[in-house]
Amino acid sequence: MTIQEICSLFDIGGQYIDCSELGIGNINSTYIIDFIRDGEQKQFCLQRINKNAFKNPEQVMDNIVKVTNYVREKTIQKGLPSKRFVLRAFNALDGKPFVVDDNGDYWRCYRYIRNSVTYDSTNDLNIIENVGKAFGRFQNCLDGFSASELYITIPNFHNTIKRFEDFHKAIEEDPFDRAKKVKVEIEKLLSFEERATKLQRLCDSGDLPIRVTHNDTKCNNVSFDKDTNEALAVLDLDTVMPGLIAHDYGDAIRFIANAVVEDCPDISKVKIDFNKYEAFTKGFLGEVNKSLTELEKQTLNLGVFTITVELATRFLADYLNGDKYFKVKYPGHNVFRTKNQIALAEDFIKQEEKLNEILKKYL
Ligand code: GN1
Ligand code: MG
Repeated sequence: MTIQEICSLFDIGGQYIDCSELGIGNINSTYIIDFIRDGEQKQFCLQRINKNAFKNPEQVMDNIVKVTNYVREKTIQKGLPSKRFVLRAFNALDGKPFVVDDNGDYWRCYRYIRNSVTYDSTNDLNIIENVGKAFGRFQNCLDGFSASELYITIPNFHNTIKRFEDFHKAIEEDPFDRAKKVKVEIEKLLSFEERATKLQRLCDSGDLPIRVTHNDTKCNNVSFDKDTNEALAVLDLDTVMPGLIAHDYGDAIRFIANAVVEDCPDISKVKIDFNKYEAFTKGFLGEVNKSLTELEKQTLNLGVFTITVELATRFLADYLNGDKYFKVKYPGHNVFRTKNQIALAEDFIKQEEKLNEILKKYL
């Protein structure tokens, strides 16, 4: 089916003009659709949900509709314009929030937030602080939302113990005979295992509150007003699930406070930028600090190390298994991603005291 045919199955009316693929995201495929409706040119965001990552796209959409409806109500209560602050998924003509094409692939369509942008990376500390505020606000909005209402769209998504098990299995099976090429990286990651799984052990012992978390807090998952750089809606809600606050904090820091992008092949440039670290921390904790338990506060930086190492094991396991999960742009892309995250985890260990000092200012 063509993109135009898929669009015609959504209840959006108007006349299709054009589409362009956005090269963002390692999992789903995203297209911007130009439409004319009521004489006005409009844009929508069409996405194909990756069935390999999300085994049950209907449950993903059920979660998203529930979460966005809830956040929309909270946003309206706060007197904020919900059209700009909350994603809205269109229904298909059959009333469902998705369309299934001839291949059995699932598509969804969001309203495009007018005059908005996302940043794949930025050095602007004001934007970084606003990313922190946006994810913090999102977390606050979902405070009263019961986690039991959500499907687990990817089981054990941030269960780092389980992620290490998958990593061990990939090394053992080594189906593409690649392990010998990445011995150094394998050794390094295994040396991190004890420390990187500590957060999960704390979680398993029941000492940390389970919240509804975003679980993919990259800075390009927040939209901004093009003119004012005000943070608007939080995007990419596929992995909103029960989780730990340290996962969201850690994932955001590992992405936004890295001096370079997460797949920069020049590993010598990878390091934690203290100013970026501080800007995000200020924005995020300004919103959530009041609701955190003492142990949650103590585990925030452990979350940075944990998620960085966890993602490195995911990238490397994917390389060993034949690059089937994350989209790769060139052979060995997943290896550079791995090296980059390992370098970041090593810098974290070096700078930990200084990071703890900065963090303390906002706790
Ligand atoms: C994937 O969808 P995207 O590109 O924002 C991945 C995240 C990783 C991220 C690394 C469902 O996120 O867990 O942190 O790549 N999402 C899924 O860039 O696996
Ligand atoms: Mg995602």
